[in-house]
Amino acid sequence: RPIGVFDSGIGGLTVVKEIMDTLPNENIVYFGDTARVPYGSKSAETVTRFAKQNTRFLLTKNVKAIVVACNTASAFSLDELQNAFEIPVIGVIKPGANAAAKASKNKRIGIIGTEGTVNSRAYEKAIIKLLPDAKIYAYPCPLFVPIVEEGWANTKVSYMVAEEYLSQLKEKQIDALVMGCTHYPLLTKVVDDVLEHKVKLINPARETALELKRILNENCIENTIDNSAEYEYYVSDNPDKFKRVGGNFLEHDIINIRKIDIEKF
Ligand code: DGN
Repeated sequence: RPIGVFDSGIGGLTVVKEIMDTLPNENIVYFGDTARVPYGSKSAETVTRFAKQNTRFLLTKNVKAIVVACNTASAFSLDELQNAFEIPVIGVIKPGANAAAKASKNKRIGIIGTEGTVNSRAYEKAIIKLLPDAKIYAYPCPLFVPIVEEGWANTKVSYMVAEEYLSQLKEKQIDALVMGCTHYPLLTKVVDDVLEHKVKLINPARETALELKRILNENCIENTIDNSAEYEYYVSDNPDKFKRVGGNFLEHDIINIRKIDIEKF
């Protein structure tokens, strides 16, 4: 049985890439909600309705676990999904928060993400549970998403925008920063340069893949037999852009992609 992964669009492929590296024998079914992206600026209620539909679609593919590969949907909807569905549902927030709490020595931690993720304070709450006296500084960086989707991750534009967004954060003496949006791992070099290589950058996608491995193992549903894994991709709108831009996220070509009507689920 495959692993089901969903995101508001293309960004969750950064999580898929880490799952492919960490669990190379697992089949993956990915759903990118390209018709309804972005989630980052929508209400919790709307995002949760979408997240439930996405999960119901993935269940028709007989998945054995769901990864909510979207920071906004993890922040808003994870608890409801875990209550509503019987298979393991894993989000990106807790694994990212755990890694940040472990990485920080001075307990001054930064978070960047969409407006939805930052306003939900989900990372903050998860970190404070582990480090009650931590100082958390969270900033939304919404323009990073279209910049990455445009393929401009390592251009002058991304440096200019990052300088602007991170200028206040630079004064906070943080020693760890959560890259709390699916698109941001593609901006790792830019953020690292702008922060003058002084801050540990936490990639929740990587941490989530490790958590998934742990949970599959714990439930005795990890596939350890080498069976050359298969990957299927579904989107809710035109697959062309997903195919073109998604290659940058996955670092290999996307084949096997179909459009579905998500409102039916
Ligand atoms: N996937 C979203 C996230 O990680 O928050 C970013 C894209 C969006 O919906 N704005």
